[in-house]
Amino acid sequence: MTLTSSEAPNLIDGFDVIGDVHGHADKLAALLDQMGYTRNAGAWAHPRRQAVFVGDLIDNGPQQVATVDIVRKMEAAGSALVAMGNHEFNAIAWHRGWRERSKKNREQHKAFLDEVVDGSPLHDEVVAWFTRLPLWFDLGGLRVIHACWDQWSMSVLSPHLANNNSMSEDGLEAAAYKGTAEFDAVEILLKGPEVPLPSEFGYLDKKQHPRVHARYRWWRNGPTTYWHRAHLPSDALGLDEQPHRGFPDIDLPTPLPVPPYVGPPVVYGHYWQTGLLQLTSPITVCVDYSAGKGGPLAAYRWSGETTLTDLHLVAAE
Ligand SMILES: [Mn+2]
Repeated sequence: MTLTSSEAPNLIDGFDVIGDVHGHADKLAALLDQMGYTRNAGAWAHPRRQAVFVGDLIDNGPQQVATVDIVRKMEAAGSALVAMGNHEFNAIAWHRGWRERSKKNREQHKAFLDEVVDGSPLHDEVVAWFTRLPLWFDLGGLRVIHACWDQWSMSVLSPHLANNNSMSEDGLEAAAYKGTAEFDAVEILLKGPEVPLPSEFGYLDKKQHPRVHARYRWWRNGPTTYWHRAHLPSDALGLDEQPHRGFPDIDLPTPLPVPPYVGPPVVYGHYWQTGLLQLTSPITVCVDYSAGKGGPLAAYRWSGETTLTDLHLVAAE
C-alpha cells in the first residue's frame, strides 16, 4: 500500500510515530537507527517512511539542544513531521512572559533553560520554531496528537489556526491564560481531559500536593464509572496519607469531559506509561513509555492498517 501525506515530498509507505523524547537525544538516535533511518547530509531519514513526533521534545533529560537539533533537521529535510506537546507550549508561554515565573514552573523547565540559556538568541530561535508547530496531524487514515483527540477543542481553536494547524500568536496568548475557552481547549488537546473526584477519593500526587481531579481515560469505551475511566498514578496515597483505596464503580458526573472517540486510529503520547508495549484500544495507542524518566523511547510503525496491532510497537533504551 502506498500513502501520500500532504506534507511529504515523496510517496511513502508508512509513518513511524515517535513518543515524548524529553531531551534524550541518544535514545532518539538509537530508535531511529533501529527503525532503519540513516543520516543523510546531517538529517536522519528513511527511504520509504516518514517520522512523526508527538511533541514533548524538551525538559527533563540531559540533551535538550541535541534533541531539538535532530528533530529540526529531520523536519527541514522532509523526513519528519512534528506536533506540539504541552512542554513546547509552556516553553512559548515562559519565553513570552505569559507563564508565571514561579519556582515550580522554573524547576519544571530548568533543563531546557540552562542548556539554551534563558533569554539567549538560541532561546529566541528555538521558541520561534515551537510556535510554528502544528497542534495535530490528520494524515488520512491516521491521526496524531500529543494527549487527546477532541473535536470540540479543535473547533474552539479554529479561528486561530493556520493551514498546518499551528496557532497564531494571539491564539497562543489567549490559551496561556486560565478562564478562556482557548485555555480549556489546549488543556484537553495537549494535557488530556480530567474528571472531578468526590472529595473522599482525592489523592496526593508525587510531590504530595492534594489532587481533586483525575486523568480521564478518553481512549476507553464502555462503562463511564470512576473505576473504569479515572486514572490514578501508581502508589498514590489518599488525602489521609494512607494507600489510596481506589475509585468506586459509580457513574461519573455528566456531561463527560469529552465524547467517546470515533474515527481512524489515533497515536498520542503524554501519559508516562510503563511496562509492556501495548495498545490502549484497537484504534488508539500511546507511545509515551517514560523516556524522560528512565524508560525506553517508543514508536508505533503504521503502514495503513485500520485496526492497530501491538506488533507494530517498538522501543529503544
Ligand atoms: Mn506531555
